Amino acid sequence: MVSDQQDGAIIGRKSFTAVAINCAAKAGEWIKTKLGNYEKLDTKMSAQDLVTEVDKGSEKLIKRLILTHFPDHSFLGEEGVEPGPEASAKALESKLQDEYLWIVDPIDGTTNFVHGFPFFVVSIALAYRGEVIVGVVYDPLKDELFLAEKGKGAYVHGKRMSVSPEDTLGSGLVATGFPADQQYALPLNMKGLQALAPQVRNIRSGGSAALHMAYVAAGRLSGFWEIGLNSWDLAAGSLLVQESGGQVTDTSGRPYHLGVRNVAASNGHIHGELVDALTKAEAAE
Ligand code: 2AM
Ligand code: CA
Repeated sequence: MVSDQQDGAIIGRKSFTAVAINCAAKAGEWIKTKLGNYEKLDTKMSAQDLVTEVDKGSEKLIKRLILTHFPDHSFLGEEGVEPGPEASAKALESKLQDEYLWIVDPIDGTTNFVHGFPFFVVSIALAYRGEVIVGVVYDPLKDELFLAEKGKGAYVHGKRMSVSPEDTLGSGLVATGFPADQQYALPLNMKGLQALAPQVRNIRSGGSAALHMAYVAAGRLSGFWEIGLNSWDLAAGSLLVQESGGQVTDTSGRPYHLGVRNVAASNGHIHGELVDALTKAEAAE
C-alpha cells in the first residue's frame, strides 16, 4: 500500500522517504571523506567512463541499508550492472515490473569526484510498479538535500522548491552534459549545443545529470538536456522537477519514463522551445 507507507502509517517500519534520506546522507558523508583520497581508478565502457572503489563502496552501503529495512524490495544500482547502454536497458527491463524498485546512482558525477570538482551527488529513487514515488538527490559538499515525494511536492533544506519563471529560451540558463559515449551521444550533443548556444542566455555543464535536474527543480536552471543517460542518473531528478512544477520528457517531447536515455527537463515554460530547437537541429535522437 503506497499511500499507507507514504503517510508513514506503518508502525515499526521506517518510511520509504526516511530510509532514502538516511542512505543518501550516510553515503554522502562517507564519499566526502574520500574526496582527493580514493585509491583505485578504473575505466568502464570507454576511457572517459570512470569508476572508483568509492562508487562501489557507496553503492554497497546504500544497498545494505535499503535491504535491511525492506528485504523484499528490488534494487538497481549503477555499479551492479555491466557497462554500456544495452546492459543498462536489460537490467532495468528485468526489474521494471517489480512492485518496489530502488534505483541508485552511488556517485553521479564520478569524473568530478575524481578531479575534485565540487559537483557530484548521491541519487536515490524508489519506483512503485515503474513509477517514481520518492526521489532524493544529496550534494554532500554543499550539504544540500533535494527531496520529492509523488504528489507531495519537492523540498530543499525542508523548503518547498519551485521552478524558475523564465518563459523564453532567450531568457533561460540551460545546462547540458557531455557524454562519455563519444560515438553516438557526443555528436548529437554537439549538434544541440551548436543550435542552442546562440538561442539561450547561457549554457552550463556541471557534469552531474542528477544535480542538473535538482537545479532545474530548485529554479537555479531554466532547463537541461542530455543524450545517452541511464535510469539511475535521472529517476530521482525526474520526480524533483515534476514535483516542483516543471516538465520532464525525452528530447523529442515524449513523456518521461524510466527507460528514457535522452532527456529534456525544464521549468515547463520553455519546454516547447527547447524540444523544438533540439528536434530542428536533429539533436534529439
Ligand atoms: P556518472 O557520473 O554516474 O557516470 C555527465 O554528463 C553525466 O553523464 C553524469 O550524470 C554521468 O554519471 C553520466 N555518465 C557518465 N558516463 C556515462 C555512461 N557511460 N553512460 C551513461 N551516462 C554516463
Ligand atoms: Ca555513477
